[in-house]
Amino acid sequence: MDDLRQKYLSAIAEAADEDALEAIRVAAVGKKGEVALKMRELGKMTPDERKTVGPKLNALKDEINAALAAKKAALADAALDERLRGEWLDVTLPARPRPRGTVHPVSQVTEEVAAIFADLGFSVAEGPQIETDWYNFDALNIPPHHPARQEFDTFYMHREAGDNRAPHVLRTHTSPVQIRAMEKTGAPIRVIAPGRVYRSDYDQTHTPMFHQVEGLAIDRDISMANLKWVLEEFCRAYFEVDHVELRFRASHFPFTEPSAEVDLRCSWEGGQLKVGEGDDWMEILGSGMVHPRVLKAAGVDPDRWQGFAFGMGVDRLAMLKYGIPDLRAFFDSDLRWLRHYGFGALQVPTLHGGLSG
Ligand code: 2NM
Repeated sequence: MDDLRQKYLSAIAEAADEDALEAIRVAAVGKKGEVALKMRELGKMTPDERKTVGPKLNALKDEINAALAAKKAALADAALDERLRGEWLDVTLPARPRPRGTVHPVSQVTEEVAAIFADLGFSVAEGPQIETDWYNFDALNIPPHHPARQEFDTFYMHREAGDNRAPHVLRTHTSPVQIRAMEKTGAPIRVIAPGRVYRSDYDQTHTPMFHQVEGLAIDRDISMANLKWVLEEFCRAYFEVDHVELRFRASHFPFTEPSAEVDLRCSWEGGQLKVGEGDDWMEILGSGMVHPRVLKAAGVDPDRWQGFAFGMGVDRLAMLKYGIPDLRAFFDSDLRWLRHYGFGALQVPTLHGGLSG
């Protein structure tokens, strides 16, 4: 028995890893291990011999098991020490120089638009990009079989068969944000809702994700005249010119009545855009008086409140102001392209400090 003890305790002490330890365990105290074989010999002994040898064998088994457990813990400690040595990190090292990015034109323009409308008393509202079809369509007076529901080329979220929850979509416009804003604060309200929107459309002039800013002003007596003035102020500030001229064309949207598309007087000479002069007109946004049914859906009483809303494409606004010819460059993540426009992270657009620095 002493030989067995010597043999296994020293084998355990020298075991290099958990696999070696397991092999020793099987050979020593496993079902067919040496200690078990010795225990089988108890049957051939006299009762007196059994009384002394049996407890000794049990004690040996316990001792080997204890040694195995202790060695296993020691091996785990050593492995952890080794790992910590390998993963050691000197946090006092100077940072590695990384490729320097700049503010993306879409972010720049979103900031500029927000600064202009802040000056006109509009706050910024945000909301989820995955919406229920109620917020994206029904609340905006677009019922289930309205053709606009197809026109929008909506991305519908996948649903398992038998899932009866409300269908979800990637929002096709930021109008749902304004419905949520009206629900939350009621009227009067002045907000803009900038953000990503999604439509299943991809060609030279369309990307499946693009950026919108929508605006909403609701009060007791807001009219199309207020809309026109606000949009003129916006265009003068955004294009950084003293004079602009807008033209309203009758149009149709389900969520506004009446509705108008808005054109801006401009000239395109030698491929260069000039705003406020010339004989061309450029469509820049859609707008109208918010439909009474939309106000009602958002919990605002249309007999007491009225107001205007408008929507425009941020990507297009950026292309026009900064002379960006190809929409798809926006989404290429090309640092050289980004640096070419060079909007600094610390040059925050303000009306007093200059929009585009
Ligand atoms: C447009 C054109 C006209 C619009 C409507 C609303 C809401 F939610 F208040 F009803 N937000 N934006 C709107 C109106 C958007 O985009 C071309």
